[in-house]
Amino acid sequence: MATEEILNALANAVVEGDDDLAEEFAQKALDEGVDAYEAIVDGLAKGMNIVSDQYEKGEAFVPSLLLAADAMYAGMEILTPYMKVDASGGPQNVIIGTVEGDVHDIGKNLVKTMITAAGYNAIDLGVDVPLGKFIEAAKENKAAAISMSTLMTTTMGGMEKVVEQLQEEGIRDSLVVMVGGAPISREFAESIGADGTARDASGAVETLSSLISSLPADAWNDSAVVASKMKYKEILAKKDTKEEIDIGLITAEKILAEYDSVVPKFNETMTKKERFVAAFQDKKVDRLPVAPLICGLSRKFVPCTYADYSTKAEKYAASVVAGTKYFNIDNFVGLTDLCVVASDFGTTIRIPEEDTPAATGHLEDYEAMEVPEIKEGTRAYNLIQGNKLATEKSKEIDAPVTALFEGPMVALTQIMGATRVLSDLKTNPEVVLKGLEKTTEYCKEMAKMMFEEAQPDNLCLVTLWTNNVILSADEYMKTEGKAMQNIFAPLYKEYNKPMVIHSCADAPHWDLIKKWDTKYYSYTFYPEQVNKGSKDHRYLIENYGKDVMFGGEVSPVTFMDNSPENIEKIRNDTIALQESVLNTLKENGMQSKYVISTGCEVPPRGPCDTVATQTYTVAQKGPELFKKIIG
Ligand code: B12
Repeated sequence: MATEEILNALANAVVEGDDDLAEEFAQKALDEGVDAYEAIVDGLAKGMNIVSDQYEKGEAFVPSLLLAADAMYAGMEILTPYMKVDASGGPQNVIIGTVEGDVHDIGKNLVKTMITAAGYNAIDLGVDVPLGKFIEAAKENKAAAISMSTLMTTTMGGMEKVVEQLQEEGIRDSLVVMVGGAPISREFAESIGADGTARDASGAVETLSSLISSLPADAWNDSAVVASKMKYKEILAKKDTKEEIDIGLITAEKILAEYDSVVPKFNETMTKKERFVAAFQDKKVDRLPVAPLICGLSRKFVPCTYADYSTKAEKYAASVVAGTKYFNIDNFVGLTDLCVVASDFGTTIRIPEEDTPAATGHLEDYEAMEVPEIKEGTRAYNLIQGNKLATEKSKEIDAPVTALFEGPMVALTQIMGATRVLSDLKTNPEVVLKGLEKTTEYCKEMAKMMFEEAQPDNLCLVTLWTNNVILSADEYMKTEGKAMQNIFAPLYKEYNKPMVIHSCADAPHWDLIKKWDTKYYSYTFYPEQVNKGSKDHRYLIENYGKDVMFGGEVSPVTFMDNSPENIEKIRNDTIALQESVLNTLKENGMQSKYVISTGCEVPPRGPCDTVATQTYTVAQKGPELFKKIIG
């Protein structure tokens, strides 16, 4: 076989995600004397690039990428031992990981795959990586680069701390620092002193390679370290060493103190429940409803810790009522975390005070999954009791409560790990479907108990795997989609409740979701096609607004900065969004069926006054805007 043919066969094996073929042709390459490095870069990695391109164009989804990566690794295992070690002592080391507080790993794994495919030695520290570990690993391995990922705005700050520690240690200039993940922009990368970023895994490796190529050969020698320490000493000294303060608590206290003199004066002629129900039916309202997802943040009014909010029914209920009242929102969405089911199935959960809880220790085998009984002591039981209490107490302030928990597919990925479940979907779908049956059984029981015991005004299921990038509509329908259609939609009907969906992401696969007769859809809007983007209120209302009430669009991150300039910006943006929504509703022959919301939880460490700026602005300006535009 000619070299060209072998290289093509290797690329094809990766595109097809075929481990056996990748191994076969890797061996063939060695047998026929093809250089191992060439076989990796011009064969396996080329295949990975093809799939990556298809993914970028929306022609392939995450499971195909993961499968291709598996095939690539299978081929590499055979070829790597035969790679010629160059004079500098072998491939350069790149430390890679998702920063502390964040457990998203799909993107990080793809970046690792591409970095490996480009011939680097990727040292993967995993997810939720303590910041100091990046430094330790870099020193230990005299790394050429550190590649940090984060998908959450709440954890972006950790990247800057790593850069600072590198400066302190005098090794900042010894290596390249790359940062990435959906919320990371070029400006952010520059502002924290990183060297580069990129939108996707192929871009990541391109930038990385070009930056590494300009590192000096003696980057790690002692004199370079001493010089670097001196260089950054001054910069570090100028940095703000502000004491950590609990901005949530301080701003909550300010709102509590001002509440009686501000909120009762708003010109509101409907109760929260009346307004929400009327908007749901597109009837006349005094103003549009407003309901940002201020789940954990509301605990600052109680006050209590996030762990208490998340795991103690009375604290949860107290937070729901206080949040609804003091933020003056029209509907509380009760997101505690997406690990309730996983926790009951035996997965280890980390509940930090400043971030949303995360599932960390996954189960070894799908077979180890046993459907628990919902009884006292389980997280499910606690959440049901919490919503029961919250619903009773919220009646006193005439406000609706929307209980929320994760749908069966999110539950399964939390139990077994998302990357694993998504690749198993391609290679071993039966085990995934069996696991899904178990989480479906549990979620169904939980939903029934919510309807019967807690009786919240609405029950919302989180179905984030419907989002634009992870699964195609077909793939989704073979998994959770089937359960949504055949089990959950009929269950909602049986209890005469509207289907409420929170996607945690964009608003895609709509034709699919419509089939379940969804009545309320909470979504997040990504501008500028970040992560394939999503549609805005104009598109959603025009195309589907009559069938469903949408809520979302406002980025929860806007609420993190409570500088006077940003408070002013929130005020202006809130007015502009209401005007645009009202005009869009009017143009489409409607009047009120939309909720000003975030579609994603406001980070629980944020300030409260930014949120109140939005909700109070809606209460203050909403009636006048409604009259002017709708009449
Ligand atoms: C899947 C997902 C989950 C899964 C994650 C499973 C897993 N093991 O990874 C689960 C269900 C566990 C989850 C949990 C949560 N999630 Co989530 N999740 C998502 C979702 C839908 C997709 C992320 C994803 O995998 N994308 C696909 C991959 C391929 O893309 P990517 O990660 O962006 O990576 C690419 C690029 O960014 C880039 N890249 C990545 N790393 C690097 C590094 C470098 C150096 C470079 C250059 C480039 C680069 O290349 C990659 C490949 O092309 C996003 C929404 C979205 N559309 O992004 C929300 C999202 C990230 N989640 C979000 C939230 C809020 C959460 C939770 C807090 C929810 C909750 N309240 O419990 C928890 C987080 C818990 C924790 N502490 O970590 C928010 C974050 C918002 C914010 N304020 O920051 C998002 C944006 C959704 C939203 N509504 O806005 N989530």
